[in-house]
Amino acid sequence: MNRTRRVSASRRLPAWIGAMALVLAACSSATTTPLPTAVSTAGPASGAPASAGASAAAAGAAANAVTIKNFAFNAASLSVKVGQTVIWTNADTTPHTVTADDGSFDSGHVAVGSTFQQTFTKAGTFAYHCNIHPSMKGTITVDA
Ligand SMILES: [Cu+2]
Repeated sequence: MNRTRRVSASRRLPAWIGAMALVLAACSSATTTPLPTAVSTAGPASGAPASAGASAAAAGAAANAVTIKNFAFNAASLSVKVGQTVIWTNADTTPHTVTADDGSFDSGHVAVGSTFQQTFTKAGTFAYHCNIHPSMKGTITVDA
């Protein structure tokens, strides 16, 4: 008995009405959802402090930054103190490497837009070059 009613009802209703009802249901649930979602954003938001801390750390080391551009290290010569980190940013249009002449560090290929960082724990003068373009040379002087 119920079956007969349902069948006849579904036959009378055009398919688009059912679709419409689904859309409306989706919409109404969608409008309700954002609030809980916004609240649950507190989850990702708790991740924000972490990234903020990371960027703060990056900012602290930003003073010791070398930009790679136009097939050159800029600045080619940089002085830092023991324990400090140098960050190379590849702002060029092709990959490069930051490779110590003495092999003490090697970035491997640094893709365009990527960075490489190296912390210097010993005083001294460290010459480096790009493995792909040997004419690219730089020096990091580490003061005690
Ligand atoms: Cu290069």
